[in-house]
Amino acid sequence: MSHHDCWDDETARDYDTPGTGMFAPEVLEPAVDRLAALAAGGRALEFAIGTGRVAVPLSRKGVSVTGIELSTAMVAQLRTKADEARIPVVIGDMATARAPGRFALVYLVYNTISNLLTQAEQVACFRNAARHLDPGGRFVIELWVPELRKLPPGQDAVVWQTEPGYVGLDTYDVLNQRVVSHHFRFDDDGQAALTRSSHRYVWPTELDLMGSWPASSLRRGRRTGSARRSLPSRVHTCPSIGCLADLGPSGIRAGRRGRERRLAMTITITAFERSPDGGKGLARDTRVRWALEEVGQPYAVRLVSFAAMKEPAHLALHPFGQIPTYQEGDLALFETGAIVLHIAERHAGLLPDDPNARARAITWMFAALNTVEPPIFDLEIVRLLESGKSWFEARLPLVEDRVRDRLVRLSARLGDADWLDGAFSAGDLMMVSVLLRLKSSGLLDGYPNLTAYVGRGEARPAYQRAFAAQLAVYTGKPPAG
Ligand SMILES: N[C@@H](CCC(=O)N[C@@H](CS)C(=O)NCC(=O)O)C(=O)O
Repeated sequence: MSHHDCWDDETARDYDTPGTGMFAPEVLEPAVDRLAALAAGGRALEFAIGTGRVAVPLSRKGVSVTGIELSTAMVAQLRTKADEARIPVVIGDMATARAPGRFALVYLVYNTISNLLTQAEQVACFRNAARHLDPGGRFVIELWVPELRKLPPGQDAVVWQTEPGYVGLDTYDVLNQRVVSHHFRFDDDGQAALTRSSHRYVWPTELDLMGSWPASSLRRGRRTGSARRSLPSRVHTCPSIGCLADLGPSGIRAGRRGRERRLAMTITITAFERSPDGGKGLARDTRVRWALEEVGQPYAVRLVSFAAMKEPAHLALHPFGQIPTYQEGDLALFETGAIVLHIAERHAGLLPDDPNARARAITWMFAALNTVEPPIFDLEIVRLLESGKSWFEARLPLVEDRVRDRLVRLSARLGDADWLDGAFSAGDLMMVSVLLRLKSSGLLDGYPNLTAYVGRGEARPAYQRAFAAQLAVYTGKPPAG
């Protein structure tokens, strides 16, 4: 999602309006009551938990609430009301981030699904909800009904609210199913401040379809009158719906079986039968697993021995007789850069929507593979294969210096940012994967920001799952959890 920037410190600080607007008791209480009833004593997960407008009162009602949230600024506000022990939050994109455990209820309120600007991302969000739900669990969405019928022919804007000090209008792009909300707020001197937000509007029928797509594992999207009444939108003064998808126990089980069945036919990667790194996750299948985990795509792994990698069957897949390879239907790919880019292009979660930001993220992928990985790889070769050679003592510091030269510049560019260019992207996934190869060398130690950067990558739930899966191949034991 590319809305990271709009939920900044200033927005987060001014977000809460205790007792009024969306925080008014008559707005909040019925919604919280309804959500508590739907959780029915089970755990609840709020996608885009924000400052805890709903989560905090829901947790006060005794419901165990966890959150997923992209904006650290919003979570900082939530933390002034509830600590991590009471309401744990995973920082990440609600379309892909994974919170530990399973939940009776996943909910996504206040029109937030419309912040995902493509259908693919919205579907990924449904799929992510399904992944978190207990059998029989529920996914609740609160969303306004698009006001397209108010759009006069030939015009693309609707003013939906005017009151002293405030004008709100929406501009529609019906071809791309987008709407931009413009909020003009006037101060006492008549000076206006403008804030804007972009949305992908969705009709109830499309939500139902998303809920019924087998890939999302939701058995059937079902809207109910009670959900509609209990979750009125106050974003715009217009009618809204609550879209309630019930997941019957048979539904979710069938869904998971379905996914496993498709898995062998859809995405299969290759990995070492016995990784020479002893399961440290340094073999390059880990980065492909990580990318697949980030976007929530199931995959199968075919293990290959060193001998089999040089056989014609494998060489037909990978001309250089290496791992990993990637097969999806008729498509066979090799080279992790190409594979990760393919995954990122086809599924939401690894590349920003904005074309320039997307191009920059891809640039970082190339930088990781073309500029940073080669000297790191040379260093590995020198250490592994040349330690007994006469030139070893002279060559090692030279190769180390070439690595340091890259690290110095990368560290300077990263500065105190979390990721290389805004939100986490395939560029970071590739860069962290490459830097991880240096972990045991001690060379990263001189660059605390890079060490923290790698740590942030490793802490991502998707990385953890990828790491555990590759380790399980080595140990022969299934991943924990
Ligand atoms: N540039 C390739 C490198 C692939 C590669 O070096 N794979 C290693 C495992 S990490 C391999 O298969 N080594 C065995 C060999 O080359 O025989 C990529 O990124 O996919």
